[in-house]
Amino acid sequence: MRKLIALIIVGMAFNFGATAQDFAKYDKVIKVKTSAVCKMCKERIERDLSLTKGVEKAILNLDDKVVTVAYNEKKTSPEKLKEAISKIGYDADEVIADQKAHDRLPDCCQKDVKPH
Ligand SMILES: [Cu+2]
Repeated sequence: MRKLIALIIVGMAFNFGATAQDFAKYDKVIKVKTSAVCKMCKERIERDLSLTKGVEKAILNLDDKVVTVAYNEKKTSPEKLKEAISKIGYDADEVIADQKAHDRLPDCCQKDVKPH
């Protein structure tokens, strides 16, 4: 048990370090709280954001559902990035997920999994 906890702590420290270092070289970085649920959500958001105009790098942390985005301020803005996340189907801070995009997500990735 103690070993497991130590492993988790080391893992978290490593993750945090990696993210901070990855983004150190970028001028413009924002953190956006999303409604991501699982690993598929993480992959979907990171992939779609990386294809979005002006995005240089995007990494989502599933522990707190916060996506860190490095972007080019000449090509995009925090508002546009949140809009893009909404269009993928997820909440982005105060911007609510686009309903149609959200409904297209697999059931396990939706905000409220419907009761059976
Ligand atoms: Cu998911």
